[in-house]
Amino acid sequence: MDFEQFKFPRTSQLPQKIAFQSTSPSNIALVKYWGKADIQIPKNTSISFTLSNCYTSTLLKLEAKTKTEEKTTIEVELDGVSTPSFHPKIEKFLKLIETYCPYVKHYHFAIQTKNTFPHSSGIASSASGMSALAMCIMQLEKKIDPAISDEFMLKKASFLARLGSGSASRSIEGKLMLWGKHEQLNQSSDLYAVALNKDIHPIFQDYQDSILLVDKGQKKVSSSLGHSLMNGHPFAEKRFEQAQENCSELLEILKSGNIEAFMTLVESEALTLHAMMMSSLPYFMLMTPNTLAVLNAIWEFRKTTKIPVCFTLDAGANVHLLYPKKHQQDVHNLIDESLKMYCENQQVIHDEVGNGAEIIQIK
Ligand code: 2P0
Repeated sequence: MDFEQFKFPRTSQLPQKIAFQSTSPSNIALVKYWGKADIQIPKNTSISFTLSNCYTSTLLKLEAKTKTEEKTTIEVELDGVSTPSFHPKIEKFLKLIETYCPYVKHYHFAIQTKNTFPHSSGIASSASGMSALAMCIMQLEKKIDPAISDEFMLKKASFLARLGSGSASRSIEGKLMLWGKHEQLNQSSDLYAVALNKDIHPIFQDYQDSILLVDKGQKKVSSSLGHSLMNGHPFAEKRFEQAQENCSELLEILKSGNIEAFMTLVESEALTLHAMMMSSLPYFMLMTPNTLAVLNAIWEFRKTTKIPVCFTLDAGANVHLLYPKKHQQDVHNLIDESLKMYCENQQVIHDEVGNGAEIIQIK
């Protein structure tokens, strides 16, 4: 694998005090990433929709260390409140990216971050958070070396985001992202995600995702534990093969706009992810009775109305409803009348596919 292209040799002429800001969205996998090798190398290819309304906004303030200072200080504020519990993850991330971004060693870090979605809502804030931070760091790299291209900036931002959290690699661009080497796509890589922007059927260009917050509690299974349960899992190898085949099939569906095939594949992927967790040791059940009630209601609604709404799941109890924009009103009515009641505080977040991270110019 070509790690060399991401190394940045120069650490001279560093700005003394500087700040950068970025926003970056969460994403929802259609073909799931579940299982990885060191360091953050996925066991299979995954494909996701980048979201739009659920995003993190991060302001990174950097101050150069003096010559005698060894230790890096890190301050993190979430919604204006100091959050030292984030420090270990940031420290680990900075250590991991040092080989590729040696300039980070020369700075103290103050990070101010906020999410548009409620904290501990079960929406992956690591994807949006780590990708927003990676975009801030790439703005610093561009400041040090203005010659780097925008294309390289996005590629390396995805590479760095991956080291923070695997799924974060898929949040840098939109609207559909593929991460992990896939034989059908020459430019695909285990090291970063690539945008699937060629030959995407118009129906997927404004696809909707309404997130039903069935259970907003803390995650029962951390991502790192979840991924590690795939090591030695009796069905792991078959699952990794299946994911590669599902990516091939989804690439075709994304071109053809075959919604029936889309719904079958996406629901099967979600249930397979949960089946893998139910059949690992230790085993976990992450769906709740309300999750199952929602899934049954969606199937019933689809059968009686023929409206093509399907679901996907993350590693938790919440349900993502995916549907074409032209059915927005019908699906919103379904949610209000029959599904909201299964959500904590009746909470639903309406989102849609989006374009990825953005740089915010600081005035
Ligand atoms: C995904 N998930 O493809 C899958 C489906 C959750 C279910 O990627 O350990 O937070 O940081 O690389 O990216 C969640 O795992 O894991 C995840 P790390 P990450 O979106």
